[in-house]
Amino acid sequence: MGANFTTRVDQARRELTPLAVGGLLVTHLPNILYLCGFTGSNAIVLLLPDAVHLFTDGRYTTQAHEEAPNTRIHIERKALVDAVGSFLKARRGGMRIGFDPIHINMSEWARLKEASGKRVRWKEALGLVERMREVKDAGELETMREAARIGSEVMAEVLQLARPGLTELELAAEVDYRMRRKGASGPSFDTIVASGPRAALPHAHPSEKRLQKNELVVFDLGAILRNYCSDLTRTIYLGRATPRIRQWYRAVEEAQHAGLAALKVDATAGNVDRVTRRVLEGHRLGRYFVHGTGHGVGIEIHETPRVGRRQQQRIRAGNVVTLEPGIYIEGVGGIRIEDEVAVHAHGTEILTSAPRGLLEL
Ligand SMILES: [Mn+2]
Repeated sequence: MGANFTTRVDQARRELTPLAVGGLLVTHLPNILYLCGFTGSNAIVLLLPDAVHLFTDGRYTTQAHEEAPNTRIHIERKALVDAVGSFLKARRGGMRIGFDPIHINMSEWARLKEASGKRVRWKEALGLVERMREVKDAGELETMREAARIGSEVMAEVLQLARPGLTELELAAEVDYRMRRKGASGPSFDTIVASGPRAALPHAHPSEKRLQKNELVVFDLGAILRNYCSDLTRTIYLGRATPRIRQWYRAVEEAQHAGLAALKVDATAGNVDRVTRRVLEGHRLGRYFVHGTGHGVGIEIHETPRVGRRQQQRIRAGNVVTLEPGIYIEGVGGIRIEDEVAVHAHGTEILTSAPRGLLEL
């Protein structure tokens, strides 16, 4: 990936200054990956003035040295919270360390405080690394374009495979297989293939249900490429759609268009959501739009900024978000159209590219 971890660590240190803390405890694995490149499943990072300390266990000795050569690596036999606590306790002088309570559970927190002793003072630093991750650099954008391209290609392929008689699970398996064949390390989330009334469940799991003639089918998929996720959704109709279905589909398309037009630097995320929602309300479909308009994407499939109601956060250049209005009508089905969009200083770039109009197969 060639990520510039030094730049990120320097930036994190600058962000710590106004908090008046001398260091940062990082327990959330995606944040650890972002700051130093380590992808193991058990790790804590302590960002201190002298070095980035990476604590992990013996399973990851080789991997830690390969992935995070710019860190001081501590291979531990005991629980990492105890190891980090003792390490801090042994350092000279008192210190204030930032931590994010969202990413540590109560039991680990109690042990950490116990092990680090009274000279370490803890201060909440909420979402510090997450806010940095919202602004993608050129290398991240390049990886995300590729991840989105894999998703788009697979989407185009499986839409051609879809036909009555196949089960949702069979199609989901095709999606996952084809993503890996194209170089993805796996799906960004459990692939959704939801047909007929099941398409009314926004987060349906693929089932043994067979696709049938005259029903909607929602495909929601994404690939992980070099640790970055992609995300897109298409909805098709098996057979000739009724005028009502076509009208619903056009309404969702129109809502997504409006959201795209509103998505720009300095717009609030809440406004992008409101614009999308108003279109569906105008079609008297507002009550069927049961989720937010979109979300940030990156190392995690759902990141900030959230594009949802009342989100005051402003869109920044470098943000990558989804726009995914949808309607879900119990007993009938659902329609969702989702694309992934990068925001630049002077315009937006749609990263996903599979056909967007209503496919009637
Ligand atoms: Mn999504």
